[in-house]
Parts: sequence; structure tokens; C-alpha cells
Amino acid sequence: GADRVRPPGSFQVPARAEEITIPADVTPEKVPTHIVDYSETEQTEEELQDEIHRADVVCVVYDVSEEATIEKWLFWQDRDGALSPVELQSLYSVFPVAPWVPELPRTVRTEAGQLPLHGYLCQWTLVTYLDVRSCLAHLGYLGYPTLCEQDSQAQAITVTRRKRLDQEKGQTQRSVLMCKVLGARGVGKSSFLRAFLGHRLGEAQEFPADSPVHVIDTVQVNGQEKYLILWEMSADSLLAASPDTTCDVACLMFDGSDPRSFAHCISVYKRHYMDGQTPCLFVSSKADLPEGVPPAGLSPAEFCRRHRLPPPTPFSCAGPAQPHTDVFARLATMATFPHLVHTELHPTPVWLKGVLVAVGAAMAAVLSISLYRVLVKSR
Ligand SMILES: Nc1nc2c(ncn2[C@@H]2O[C@H](COP(=O)(O)OP(=O)(O)OP(=O)(O)O)[C@@H](O)[C@H]2O)c(=O)[nH]1
Ligand SMILES: [Mg+2]
Repeated sequence: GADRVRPPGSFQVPARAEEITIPADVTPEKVPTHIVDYSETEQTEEELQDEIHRADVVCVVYDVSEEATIEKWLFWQDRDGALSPVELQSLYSVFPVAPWVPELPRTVRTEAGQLPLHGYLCQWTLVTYLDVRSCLAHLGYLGYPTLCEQDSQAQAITVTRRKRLDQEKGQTQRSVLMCKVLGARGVGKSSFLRAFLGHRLGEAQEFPADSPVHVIDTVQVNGQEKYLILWEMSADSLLAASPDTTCDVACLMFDGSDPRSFAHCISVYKRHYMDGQTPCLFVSSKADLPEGVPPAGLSPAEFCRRHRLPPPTPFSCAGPAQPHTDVFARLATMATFPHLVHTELHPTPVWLKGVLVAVGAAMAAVLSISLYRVLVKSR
């Protein structure tokens, strides 16, 4: 317990209780239970660490009338708002197998090798989305039902309605959106994923071959925070018999300095997204390099126009500044409002508006003439 001024009328007890073992036959589970008390006034932080590592379960006692007594225990040992590798290790110690390693620093934003609360929440969201079974197991090991006074850890999971219903209603309650990033080999997909976590080209260590293909961060959509998952789909993975290309928004990437790579985008689009169910954004990567000359045929801009798609968005992760984040917010917005993509991104051209006004005027004229004739006849 915390070392505080004892209120009047309270009892004088030793700072630390004696270690005791509750015999097996008096516990409901028939397991002998060894109880060790820890006191801040008598023991060091190192001793606490040792005890926590030895323990199978930790019971935190705090004074409900004084919030400061719990704050210390809310997972931030040094209260700097971020988990260091050592603190993370201590968190992992309650799991039979450490979760999230070694890919964690490459799937979420980290700060100077530490995992801030934001990244921690992102990681939980990613695991929940991709592998809900593991997530439930992790919550179980952390004692979620007991700590949060819930019947089961399933209470921590929100299941949103079917996507088809979202599409019918034209809005989504989802706060986690999935974007698949597709493109020919070497167009810059992995660099795009790293840019989403704030890494410039060559800044982060190169992803090894077995690197995670997902990253997650939050973006603002109309003032609301949404989790956006970027999932890299290699050109090879698309060669599978039936690759899973379902997502909330597709990011089709080609190398702007080598427009031949656009042919791959066209084939992916025609094969998987031509039905118009999924909003698509074409991204022209390596915008810092001189633009390549498109081969004879449709230019990317022309292709997008013909298919009523937003024009290709240039993107670069090179250069001294942090990569522009607009494109990520744009992807999340398209995923949130799929039905608006065509109308919003393709405002009615002026000439068409003119035609519509002319047709409207002609219709009015025809109607009023008919009405005039009917009135004349009825006289
Ligand atoms: N100049 C420039 N080079 C880039 C940019 N983005 C990526 N590159 C380079 O392009 C090459 C391929 O980048 P990756 O991000 O690995 O491309 P990828 O699409 O993931 O490649 P695969 O996974 O092999 O299909 C690397 O050498 C990057 O350094 C950019 O914005 N500008
Ligand atoms: Mg890659």
C-alpha cells in the first residue's frame, strides 16, 4: 500500500504482511496459493520487479478515495506514457508465448524505441481485426474479465453490422478500415506502408523478407478518428488461385517514373474491382523522380477518367520532409463513404450542367404548352 498519513480512527498495522501459503484443501480450485505482500515503504522497485516476475497473478490494492494510488500501477512503470522494451517484456511475462514480437515496431508508430499508448491501442486493434481468437486469448491472460468485471473477454469486442448493410445505408459505424495496397513489384508499396508510420525513405530499417504486410495508425475522417490498416499485397500473392482482395478501399499503386507499371494496375482493377463495389484510388508513386513517358495507349489519368475513378494521386516518400499524409486520410474517407466517391470526386462538369439546364428549360416549355392547350380545350 502507499505510504500516506493515516486518518484518525484507522488501525496501526505493519507495512507488510507475513508471507503465507493457503493450503490446497481450502481453495476452490484445490491449488496451494502462496501470498506475498509488497510495501513501497520497506521495499525497492527492483524487489517489486522480482516479485512480479515470480508471480502467477498480481493483485493490486488501491484506495478508491484516492486516485493517485492506482495511477502508479496502470502499466506505466516509469510513468512516461510509453512502454520501453523492458516494460514490454514485463507485460509479456503474463503470456505463455510473447505476443506481437518481433514485428511490433514495424506495424505501429513507435517513439525512440518505445511503444506509446497510441501505438499500444493500434496494436490491439490490428490483432483484434486480423485474429480475434488471439486477441481473446491475450485478454484472458491479462485477466480482462476480472479486471473489468465482465463475464468474458468477448465483451471487449464490438461486432459491427455486415458491410452490405453499410453500403445500403450509405454509412458505416466501423472505426477500423482495411485498405489493400496493390501494385507491380518494386513500385513502392512497402515504402508507402512505412510512410504511413512516419518513416521517410531509407530512414527505417529495411523490412526483412518475412516482414509483416500490415501497418496500422489513426487518421481523421470528418473530425472522427478512424483506425486505418494498410495491407500490402505483393504481385506474387495475386497469382494465387483466388487471392483475397476484399477490403474497404483499394490503393492501386504504379511507379510514376515508370508508367509501364500501370499495366499491372489495370489488370488488377479489371480482375478484382471492376464491379464498383470497392472504392479505388490510383497512386502514382516516386513523385520526386522525373515523370516517365506513358507507352502508347491510355494514360493513367485518361484511364481513371473513363472509369469514373478519381485522378491518380502523386506520392513520394523521398525528400527531407515527412511524407504527406493527405493520401491516407483520403483513403480512409473513401472507405467510410464509398457511395460518395463517384459523386463527390466527379462533380458534374460545367458543359453537362449547361445541357441539363437547357433540357430542363425545354421540358418546362413543352409542359406549359401542353397545359395551355388543355386549358384552352376545356374552355
Ligand atoms: N525515389 C523514390 N524511390 C522510392 C520511393 N518509394 C520507394 N522507392 C524505392 O523503390 C524501391 C522499391 O520500394 P519498395 O517499397 O520495396 O517497393 P514494393 O512495391 O514494396 O516492392 P515489392 O514488395 O518487392 O513488390 C526501393 O528501392 C525504394 O527505395 C519514392 O517515393 N521515391
Ligand atoms: Mg514490398
